[in-house]
Amino acid sequence: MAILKILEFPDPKLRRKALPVEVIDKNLQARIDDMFETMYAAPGIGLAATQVDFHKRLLVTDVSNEKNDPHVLINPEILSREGETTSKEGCLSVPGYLDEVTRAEEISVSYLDRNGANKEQEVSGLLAICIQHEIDHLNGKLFIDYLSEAKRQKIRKIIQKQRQNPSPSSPVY
Ligand code: GNR
Ligand code: NI
Repeated sequence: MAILKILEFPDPKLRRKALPVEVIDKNLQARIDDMFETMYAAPGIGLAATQVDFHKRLLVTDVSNEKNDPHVLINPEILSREGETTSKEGCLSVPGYLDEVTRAEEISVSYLDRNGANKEQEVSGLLAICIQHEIDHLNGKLFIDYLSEAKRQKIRKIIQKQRQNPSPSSPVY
């Protein structure tokens, strides 16, 4: 088990498009365990492989308060979207910044679970928001891409300042 380094905006590696997972083996399972450890330690409610410089289509989430509801989605695909919801989002790769994003309220998603079994699920609420946020990461997209260029410029400056004078921990939610 290991806590992995999380890439931060504006690292160009966050813009890579992740490739499908071809084999689910011990190696990948160890990577999944490390991603959970990294997400829980951060703390965060989701983590995409891209954020830890692993460019495969893989994400983990746990949106429960008790941190006892882990989900692994391998090669996730959004099959359908319904409704709209706007909420304040944060991102471990954009530390210290929150802003409103509008996304689908309910999605149907297919994926492979950690054992390679095919799953299909209807998801709503925070889990649906989180899964959409993570799939964006796998496509090289960040939540701040939905904001204006002026805001992104400001965020770049905030993050640079933070790097010069980091606080002990900057929770994102
Ligand atoms: O920890 C996180 N919180 C969060 C809050 C609202 C919407 C999305 C998220 S995901 C984020 C962790 C993260 O950066 N995942 O990529
Ligand atoms: Ni994120």
